Amino acid sequence: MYLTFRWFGATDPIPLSNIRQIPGVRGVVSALYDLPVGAAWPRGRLERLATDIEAAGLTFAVVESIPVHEDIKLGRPTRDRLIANYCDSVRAMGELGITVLCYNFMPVFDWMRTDLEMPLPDGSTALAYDDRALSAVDLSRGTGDLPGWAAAYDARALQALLAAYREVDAERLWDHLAYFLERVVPVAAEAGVRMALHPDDPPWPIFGLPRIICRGTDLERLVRLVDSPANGVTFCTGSLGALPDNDLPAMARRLGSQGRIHFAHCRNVRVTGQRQFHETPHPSASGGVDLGAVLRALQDTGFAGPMRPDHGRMIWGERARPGYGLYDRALGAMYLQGLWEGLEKGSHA
Ligand code: DNO
Repeated sequence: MYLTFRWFGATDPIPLSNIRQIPGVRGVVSALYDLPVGAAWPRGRLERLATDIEAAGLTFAVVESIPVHEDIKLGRPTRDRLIANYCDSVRAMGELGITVLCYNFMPVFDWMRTDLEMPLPDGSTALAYDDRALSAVDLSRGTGDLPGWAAAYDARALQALLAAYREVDAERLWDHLAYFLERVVPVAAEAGVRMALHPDDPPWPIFGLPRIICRGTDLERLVRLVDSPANGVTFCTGSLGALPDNDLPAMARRLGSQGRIHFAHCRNVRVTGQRQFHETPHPSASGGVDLGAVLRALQDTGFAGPMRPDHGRMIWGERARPGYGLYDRALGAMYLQGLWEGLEKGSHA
């Protein structure tokens, strides 16, 4: 296991020098955030980012994410050009020795919450999701009613996109994912890059849009789409853990033994009702995810890839990007490596 931390580049209020002081963190997870979705990433830009990270004594370990253009997910004719650009970006990563790419295939929206500041009993706040609150959101006014970070669309562009997706059900979306992977995975394999698809968060359809990477069977289907070690997953315990049916340790064991877990996002959630959950501190006792059992499964299957603490709460008065403050994620990093070390030593006792 290789402990990493997400950093949003030069505009991130958390400096790399702070990340460097979290014991055990060696790698940085980052991306070029200011390029239009669909553009090929210039190698020089990526190299400058890598240089900044290395100057801070850290390594650029993972690109999270190169966003997949909606035309690719919709299967539009423009996708071939966009996929060629995607392949160029993957090659640039490979040339710079950045070996893991986390990406997602969620239509229109990435991760979704309905409350960014749900108070927890200890006085901290956490991100929360409630399907009933989501159904009250009126998208005819664009994305204005959605919590802050969601991709911003004006009302007309959003309606056009939602209309286009009416033709794309879950099976069509699988076809479009296969088309994309059939073209990108061979390039990634050649470039020495491992693709790590992030599961859908939350793991069910929202706003009538299909979401297909939700359960263990979906992850297994994904890795079979293109049977190459370069075609793997980001094992996100918080996303997958929002669905009580998901047996996370069993899923980690199956995919891990196939060598298809290339990145781990670790955090905890508490499911409080039907399609309703909130995030919690990282430790197993704080939520519904048994992180000890997940990490044991990763360890047993020889996981040596990057892992990062995922979303943290806001604690100690910190004001930061939702989910991505310094303090609680740093606590998460300490918890995860303590757990990992304990499991490792325990297994050799
Ligand atoms: C949320 C993140 C996701 C993730 C993308 C990967 O905090 O885990 O936004 O970066 O889904 O493409």
